[in-house]
Amino acid sequence: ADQIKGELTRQYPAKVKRKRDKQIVLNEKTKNQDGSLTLPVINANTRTSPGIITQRGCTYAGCKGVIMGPTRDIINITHGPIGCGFYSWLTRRNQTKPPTEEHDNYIPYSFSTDMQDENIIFGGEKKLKAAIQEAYDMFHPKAIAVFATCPVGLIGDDVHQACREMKRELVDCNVFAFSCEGYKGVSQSAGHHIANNGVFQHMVGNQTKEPKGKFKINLLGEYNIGGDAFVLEEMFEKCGITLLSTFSGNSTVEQFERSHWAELNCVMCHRSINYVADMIEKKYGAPWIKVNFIGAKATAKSLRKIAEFFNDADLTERVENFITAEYPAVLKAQAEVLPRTEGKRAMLFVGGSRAHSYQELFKEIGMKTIAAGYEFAHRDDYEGRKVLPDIKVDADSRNIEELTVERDEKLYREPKTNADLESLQKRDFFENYQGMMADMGEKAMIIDDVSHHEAEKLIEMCQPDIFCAGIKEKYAVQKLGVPCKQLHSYDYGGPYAGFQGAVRFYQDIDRMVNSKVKDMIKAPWE
Ligand code: CFM
Ligand code: HCA
Repeated sequence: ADQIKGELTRQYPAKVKRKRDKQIVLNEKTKNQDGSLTLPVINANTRTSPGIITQRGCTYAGCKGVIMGPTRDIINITHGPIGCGFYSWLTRRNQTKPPTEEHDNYIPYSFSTDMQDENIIFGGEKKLKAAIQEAYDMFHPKAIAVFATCPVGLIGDDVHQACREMKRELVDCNVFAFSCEGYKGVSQSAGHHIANNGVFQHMVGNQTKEPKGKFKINLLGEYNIGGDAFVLEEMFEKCGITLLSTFSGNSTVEQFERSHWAELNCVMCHRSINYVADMIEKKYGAPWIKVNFIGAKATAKSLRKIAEFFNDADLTERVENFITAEYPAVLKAQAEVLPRTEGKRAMLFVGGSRAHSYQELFKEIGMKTIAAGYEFAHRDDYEGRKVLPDIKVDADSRNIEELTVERDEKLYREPKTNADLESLQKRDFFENYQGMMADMGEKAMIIDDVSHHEAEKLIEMCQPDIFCAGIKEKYAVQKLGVPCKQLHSYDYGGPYAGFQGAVRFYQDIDRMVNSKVKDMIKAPWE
């Protein structure tokens, strides 16, 4: 492993090599006397060196595409030249299910101010206000959100002022903006934080009446890729858990506005949404737990954790019945594929969350993850939240606003009796994310912001049976003779969440790692 690591960065200029060496680590864990683990330190959430081909995207993509993209009844206007709006138009295949045809759904549309040279020179605020008015006149939406692209920040258009004016003008429409210029941070991750702040300030808390339902939760950090959120909605319903909102798969404005009534927040993707979880807890009192519905074991464990929080005999019984009913199909599918998948090796380089969560599914069919990394996660997603106090805040992170949140004296509720909370707290029940490293094998290779060059070298040297990444990597990887599974879009398959999703994943991976297609074709040059 040390040799492979050396080979990955051998050709870089000295300065780049020094930087990359801190972002490529071997997972060497030491067990301390008190049973805790000391993990290697990884450098993360820092700028990509110019000239390197990165997997990363921009801050606008993280805000407009990832977090706000899956909500169906907000009109999302991209303020900028047409490219940004066009390339973020439905390219994520955001699935949504309005209850009827009459319900608002703007996901099939792409709205942009289509800035021209003239707007760059003389300013684009007038055009933006006209666009908001035009969108309102055509659709009368509940809300309009504006997203700033790079040039908007450079010329200094005040998108927030424009939105405040239009909100006053339009009365029954919530209008707000995000300063999510592409260059604002080092990756998508900054866009998540900006989106979290905006949703929290402009929507969370707006519904003053308590919604009906028992065992009220929010599901944070689930974006309905491949229809995952649909599976989870059905699962919660069967278990008798009231899902008030999902941030933000298959979501609506109403969901965000009532989310502060939840008694518990369940965080799936820690990277993208931990800010909202913390802010809700401070302002309204509901604590949060880390859950994972990727993998059958993880799903059962997460459901039981929710039941444990509510501590209700009926709920526990329903959860146990649900698990008992779903598990036989999982075991059957595992037994079927295992003889063909066991011992195969996977690599995962995906986003800020899935490179960890999908390792569960591979483990369940006997596959080993030999190398993994995130595109834009922070140290806590690798090493666990215990390193939060040690993370250096650099100029790039300081650039992103940190909201000051105070307790809402009217709406703050103690979620459970203090005695309950204390005993759960002692067992690290809340706010506990251990990160990717704790779950990975000894000496597994962990690479932050992997470059194209490094990925290619890794594949050449290790010949994994499957490589998980995104669309930009897919065909480059497959041309090296290794199947590539997209874990952002599931290659238009899925859903993979929950028990039924796990079964589908086992079968899809079995097909991919055992495909004989490569043996049947000859490259033209051979
Ligand atoms: Fe969270 Fe996501 Fe991901 Fe992410 Fe993303 Fe995504 Fe992803 Mo693509 S919020 S960090 S910014 S789980 S869009 S739904 S698939 S890179 S691993
Ligand atoms: C993004 C979105 C993306 C890209 C996926 C990919 C997604 O980062 O802006 O590279 O295939 O999941 O759609 O992560």
